[in-house]
Amino acid sequence: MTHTLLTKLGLDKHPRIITDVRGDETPEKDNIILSMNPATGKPIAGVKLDGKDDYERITANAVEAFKSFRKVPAPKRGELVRRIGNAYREVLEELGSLETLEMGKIKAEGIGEVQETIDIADFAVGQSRQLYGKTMPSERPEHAMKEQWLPMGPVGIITAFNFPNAVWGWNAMLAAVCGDTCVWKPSLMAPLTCIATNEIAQRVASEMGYENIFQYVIGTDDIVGEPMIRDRRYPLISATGSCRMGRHVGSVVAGRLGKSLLELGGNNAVIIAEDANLDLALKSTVFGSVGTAGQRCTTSRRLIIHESIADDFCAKLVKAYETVTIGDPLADGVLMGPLINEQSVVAFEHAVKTAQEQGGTLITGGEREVKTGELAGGHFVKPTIIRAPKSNDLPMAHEETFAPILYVFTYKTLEEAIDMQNSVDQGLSSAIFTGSSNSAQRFLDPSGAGSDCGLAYVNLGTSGAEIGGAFGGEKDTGGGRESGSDAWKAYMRRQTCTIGFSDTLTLAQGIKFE
Ligand code: UN1
Repeated sequence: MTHTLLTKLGLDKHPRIITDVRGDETPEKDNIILSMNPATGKPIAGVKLDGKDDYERITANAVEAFKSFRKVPAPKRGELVRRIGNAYREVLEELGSLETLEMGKIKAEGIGEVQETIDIADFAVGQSRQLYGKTMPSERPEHAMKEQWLPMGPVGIITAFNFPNAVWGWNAMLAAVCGDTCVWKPSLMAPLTCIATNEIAQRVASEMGYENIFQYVIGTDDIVGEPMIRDRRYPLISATGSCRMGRHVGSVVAGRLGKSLLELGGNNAVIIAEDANLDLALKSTVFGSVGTAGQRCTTSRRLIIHESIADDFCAKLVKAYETVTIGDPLADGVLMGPLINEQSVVAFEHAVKTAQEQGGTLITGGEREVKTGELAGGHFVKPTIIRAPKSNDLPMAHEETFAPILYVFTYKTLEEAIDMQNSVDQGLSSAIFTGSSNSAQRFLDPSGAGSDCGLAYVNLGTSGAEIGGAFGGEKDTGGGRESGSDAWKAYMRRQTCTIGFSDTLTLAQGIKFE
């Protein structure tokens, strides 16, 4: 299976990939990192790491390629992205399956993620003819003013293991139509998905005569990550990952006055009002909290439910959780795969234990899911629900643990629920289930008194954003916006142009200088 997949994606003879690896090889040996299957705990393949010289060469290539790529007309760059989207359509299933194999999300979600890259490619094609600048009236006679958006330079794209394809896609497809070149630093836990994804994009670019538009650098933080964020040749660093990582990247890039686009942790809550469609709320909450084994930045981590319906709803939720099939993420019917590695299982166990010590009550899950046979070495856990004490005081729920743990809180008034939802440091995604348009509107209050998150859903769960909207969040989530709407502007520099066509000099602000 693995070999066929690698062959179909053209990775079997790839110079960076070693397919005959065994589990007893140490990752650092010969500068090789092992890509592990989290469902079995066994290696899929080895990947040769980049060193300092490779980083230099790749960055120099990106700078050089930018000089000519920026001159390609934007709609022509759109044509490139259109062809890339089509190339992904041809391997949708294979690429989705590779993701599943490497990071453990179920196959439907792996395929869904590649679809997200195809969707943003389609979006970017249209965007390539809409890189609009404004014109504005000049205060001076016989002068014209306009602004134009210009290609910016190589973009450093740092991605996490959990969306190893689409988060790059959001950045790279837009960056390409904007005339930028891309250097991708993927998570060392998902290098194969990066290589497969990037090789397809660059192959298409090469076919059109554009070299080094999409490159990747696979290496450790000290050898390639730190140099990249410190490097002035990257005017923009787009980074996705933990708040801790983002705080570091943000301050280093700001220190050299570069731009960063940060999409960091979330601690997303679902509010369920007493007038909600509870059937809908139940299904959405299960997908939001259990999907991707709780390893989305948009995962529902907190449930804030009206006290009058909390006990009944929790009982139904526990029942639903108990029907979730946990197992081989490639197998049909499985709804939840493994966590990415053993460290994540330890963090899960630590969170469960700490929440209980703080007064939380475990109502389902809370432990490893033990498997036998092929899956014996997999990092499986049971989806977990913990009810907060009556006081709603549960410090553990303020932390983002990348695992399927849902903390349940109760409320009396909507104000209280919204305050609770806003009380965490992160501000990515939020949701309310209600049949009342007033409650929904209060949650979306245009004064800003409602949800303080970058994403706010009504009668939908916290995860599963469409690409058409800008994606990202506030506070410790980092403030960046990727994907749809006007996120493209992050990849270009703005120039205000004032053009005089008068023989008389007129100074702005009416200044006389004679
Ligand atoms: C992430 O987890 O980093 O909204 C991205 C969602 C997906 C993207 C998640 N479209 O859940």
